[in-house]
Amino acid sequence: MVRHMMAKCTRIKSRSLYAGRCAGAPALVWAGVPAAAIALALIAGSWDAQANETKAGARLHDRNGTDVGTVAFTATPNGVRLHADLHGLPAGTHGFHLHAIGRCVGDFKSAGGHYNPDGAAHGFDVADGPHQGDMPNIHVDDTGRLEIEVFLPDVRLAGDGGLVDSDGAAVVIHAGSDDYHSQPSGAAGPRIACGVIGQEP
Ligand SMILES: [Cu+2]
Ligand SMILES: [Zn+2]
Repeated sequence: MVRHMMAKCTRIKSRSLYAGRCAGAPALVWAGVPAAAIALALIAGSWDAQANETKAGARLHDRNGTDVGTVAFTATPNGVRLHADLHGLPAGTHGFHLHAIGRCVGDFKSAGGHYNPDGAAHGFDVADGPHQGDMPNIHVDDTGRLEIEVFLPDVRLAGDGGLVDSDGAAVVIHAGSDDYHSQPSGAAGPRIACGVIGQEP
């Protein structure tokens, strides 16, 4: 049930509904919401169900809640294509992963481990790797801005083992670089930015 409600959290745009339903008191919240807002939320939900087939997105924030950009996902015949447009990041090399749980609070450990539906080991340099959520490090210069695209041939957005499942998924940026071999997550250090993957941002 908790997982079910968390999934809904990722699908509703309105912040008040988001907070209320995540807090575990849906009946109370819904009672105080105008009918028009409920209708809008329901429409948004159905749009999202369609959107998840081919598109998804995440708006990332740092630990202060400051926006650091967006990541868009597009399903293609050959897996998923990712387009990140980021800003306000510290200069340097940072681990950049898809994590298994769509929840970004506190130190972002809430996002769980790397997205890994196949039970692989972490790291592109490891024989049994990589996780489906492993991606190349990002290299940020003094501007703090970065725009990149990544092909993820083995990732699917929807369906069995898909990225946007019942407990969602998240994009996470780390303080340090992924060494591509240390278990379970490349020794990339603290999580400095996180975004829940849901509707297009
Ligand atoms: Cu990570
Ligand atoms: Zn990994």
